[in-house]
Amino acid sequence: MNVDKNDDALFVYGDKYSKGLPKKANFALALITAVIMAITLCLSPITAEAATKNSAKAMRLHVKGTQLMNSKNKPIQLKGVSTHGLAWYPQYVNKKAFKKLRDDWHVNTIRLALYTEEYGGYTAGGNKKELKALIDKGVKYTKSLGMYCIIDWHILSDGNPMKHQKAAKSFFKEMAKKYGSYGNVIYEICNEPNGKTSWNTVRKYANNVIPVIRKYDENGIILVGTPTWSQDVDKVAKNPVKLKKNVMYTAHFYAATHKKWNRDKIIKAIKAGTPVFISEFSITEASGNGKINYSEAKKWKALIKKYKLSRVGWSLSNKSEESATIKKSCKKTSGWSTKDLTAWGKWLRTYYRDSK
Ligand code: IDC
Repeated sequence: MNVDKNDDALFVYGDKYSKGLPKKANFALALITAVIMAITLCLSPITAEAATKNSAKAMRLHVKGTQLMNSKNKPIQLKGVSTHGLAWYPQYVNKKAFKKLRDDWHVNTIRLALYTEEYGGYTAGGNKKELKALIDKGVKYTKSLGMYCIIDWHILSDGNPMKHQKAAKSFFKEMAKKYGSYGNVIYEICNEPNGKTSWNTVRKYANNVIPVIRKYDENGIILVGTPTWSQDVDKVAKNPVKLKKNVMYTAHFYAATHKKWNRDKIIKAIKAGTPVFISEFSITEASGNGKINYSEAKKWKALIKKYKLSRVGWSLSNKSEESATIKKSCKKTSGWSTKDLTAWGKWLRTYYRDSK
């Protein structure tokens, strides 16, 4: 299935029916269409769902300057939710869950967090076959729902991505080979470099991994983590990766911990020409717990809007921690109502429903 073609459907409709008509007729047609659309939107809940579906069509993306663009060369801001560790909470990788997130939360991107070293991690004795089967499901469900999917090599306690470079290369080779033609897959090659890992080291790693992906997927978006748990996005501009095409650099924030200082880094990076992608955030503390900071959250929202950034909320799980979006008491793995959501889950849903 060619996703690009689908996405064009709406536009073709507009052009086909307006071409060649006199101006007055054009205006009348537009007016009638607007009235009909307004009436159907009010009367039919299904139409609202269809509208979400259309705006979330997973056509190929590309980067222009610092901005993520859709296939029509228009800026696009992805709205995503990240799974918790795939080994921890595999039950949320199901099509009904993703559909609910798409239609009710207006999410168009699912991030699949494949931890490397933590619990059941890919390089720590985790069941590789099962983990890859979950990724396969995730990619296929998102594809069929017209959503994007981020395959996230979730380094964390292994602060230096070089530690598992060999495994990363063979993993991403396999991913790009399998999914390179899908058009909805985004590769996140290292979640959060940390400890003493410098940008120079991350850059070397990226320069080694990116060509492996490019061999099979020439144009897919690639996300590169930055030092200090993906905060130091301002370090990139002086020395970006070698193969720059469709590469973005990640900035992560947890609003109750990361404040103006971190927003300033992002602004500095963008002004210096670095494409920034927020592949993980929450409005709790960086521990994934602690009190939500709503006033800082508001400031982050303003930054995201101003710079048309994409963002992905952490996490799709019912773990008993503030940054989980589903309440601990809720055992449903799809079809949640708002009362099943945590304070943060409710906030995220409202935020996505109300913004681009
Ligand atoms: C946290 C999870 C928590 C888990 C821990 C593992 O929320 O349940 O026990 O990882 O060490 C990140 C990381 C992300 C963290 C999250 C919250 O990318 O893996 O998840 N966080 O601490 N960066 C900043 C915050």
